[in-house]
Order: sequence, then C-alpha cells, then structure tokens
Amino acid sequence: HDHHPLVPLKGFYLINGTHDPEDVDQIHNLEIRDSDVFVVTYPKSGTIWMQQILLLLEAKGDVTAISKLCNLSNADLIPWIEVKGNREAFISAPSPRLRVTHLQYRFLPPTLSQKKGKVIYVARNPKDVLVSYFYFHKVANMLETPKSFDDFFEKFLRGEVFGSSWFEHVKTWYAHRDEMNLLFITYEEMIQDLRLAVRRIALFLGKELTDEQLDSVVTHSTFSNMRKIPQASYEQVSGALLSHHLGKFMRKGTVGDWKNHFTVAQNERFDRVFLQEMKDFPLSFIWD
Ligand code: PPS
Repeated sequence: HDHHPLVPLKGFYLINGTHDPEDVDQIHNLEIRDSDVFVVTYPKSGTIWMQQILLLLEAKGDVTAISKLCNLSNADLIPWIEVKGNREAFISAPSPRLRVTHLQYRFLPPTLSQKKGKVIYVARNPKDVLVSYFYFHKVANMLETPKSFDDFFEKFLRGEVFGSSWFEHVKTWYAHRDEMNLLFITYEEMIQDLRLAVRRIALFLGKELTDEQLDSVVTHSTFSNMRKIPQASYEQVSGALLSHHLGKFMRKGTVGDWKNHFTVAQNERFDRVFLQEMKDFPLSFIWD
C-alpha cells in the first residue's frame, strides 16, 4: 500500500476513502445531548483502551454483557464519529451516544463549549505516539507504508499524517478545556495507576460502581487481558483494513519505547520542537 491516502479538510488531514471530507465538515452542525460522550484522542494515544473502559463502565464491569455481542467489536459499539456513514447514524442513535474521534476541536459541535455533553481527552507523550504510529502505518492498509523510520519521523513533525500536527491537536483542545465538561487524562497516568484512572473516569461520567465492579473493569482493560479479547484488541478487524501478519494493533502498550527508536540527534531535534511548540502550554508528560 504505497498510494498517497491523505485528503485535507480546511488544513486538517483525513484518510481518503475512510473519511468523506464533506460529511466530516457537517459534524459541526450535529445536535448534542447532555448524555453524549466523546473520547478525543490524537491517533495512537489510547482510543481503543478508552473504548474498552467505557463499555465496561456502562456494563458495570459485567464482561458477559460485552461477550454476548460477540460479532460486534468495540469500534462498532463506540464508533469514530468521523468515519464514513457514522455521522448519519449518530443523529438517530439511542442515548447514551458514546463516540471516539481524532478530529481537532474546531470540527466538533460548538455546543460542547456550552457544557452540553462530555469530553474525555486522552493525551500520550508524543515520542511514543510517533513510534506507535510508525508501526501502525505498516499494518494499516489505508495508510502509506513508511519509507523508513527517519522519513516517518519528519512527516510526523511536519504533521503530514492523518490527524495533522500532534501539537495543534493537544493545544487546541487544551485551550478550550474550561468551556467544556472535559476530563483531561494521559495514557501514562493510565499505565501508572489504571484503577485510579478508571475511578476518575467513572466519577466524571457519574457512574456508581461497587469496588468489585470497579475491579472487574480494571482487570478486563489491562493490556494483557484486552489482547485476549478479539472484540477489544482489533484482532477481528477485516484483513482488508489491517494486514495482521505485519503486526498487532495492540503492539506493546508501554511508556518509553521511543528510546529504542530515536537516535540522539532525533531526540534533540524533537525536544527543541516540543519546547518551541508547547512553550505557552503548561503540560508535562511522563516520558519513560
Ligand atoms: S488508534 O488507531 O488511533 O485508534 O490507536 P489507539 O487505540 O489510540 O492507540 C493504540 C496504542 O494504544 C495501546 N493500547 C494499550 N496500552 C496499554 N494498555 C492497554 N490496555 C492498551 N490498549 C491499547 C496499543 O498497544 C497502541 O500502542 P503501542 O505503543 O503501539 O503498543
């Protein structure tokens, strides 16, 4: 897969075929209900992890409720709002409408900023995002296979990937955080203390679970356990979309894998760009 798959919408890169720019441009006009929840991520920052946690919280930790839906994947139950056909389905879907999105702030309905609906923003340290995204480009048939790690490194810094610039994504969402019902959480916090993260998410969503139910949510959303659940690990996603023989969607699930990939020069260059881009944003990340 070596075609050029990106298509811009108002300066933001989408994936040709997966997204229809005209349709994505209409997402802005959707009516939001108070019960709507959007999980917002830059790609490779913990989207499918959050899908699993939200589904388990809805089911109060009862995994059998999820496995009964055996032919439905987590992505069918908590779909990407921007994928073709999904905006239309959202309009008439029953509450609660749980959705994930990789879109920048300006494409979502402005009523979110009048505190309608809820937003969970998951951020991951961008060095690990870059590495995870590099491997995903090898597996995902709708994305261009990277020429080399070096080449992808530069593309990522230039924002020439689906999702455009990581910096723009996190900055624009973060800048509007106080206007929305928004929970800002990082991938690294979830790695460090998953139980605490799940409790924060439950509290934010107003879900009351017993300690046992909470334990079940945590147990079934660890990396090793999610990997065993085909609906959660994307193992059942069509071979037309993912070349499963080239790698797993749930690849490594750790903090600091960038250290195994970045050269010293690349790391210095990344740090310079990060400092420059984030100078007005008091966000600190756990890097290893
Ligand atoms: S996507 O394509 O944007 O939807 O990808 P996304 O789900 O956001 O990110 C994929 C990375 O998240 C890791 N992952 C997890 N890490 C830890 N614990 C759990 N439970 C978990 N579930 C998914 C997944 O392995 C990808 O990261 P890497 O570093 O490539 O392993």
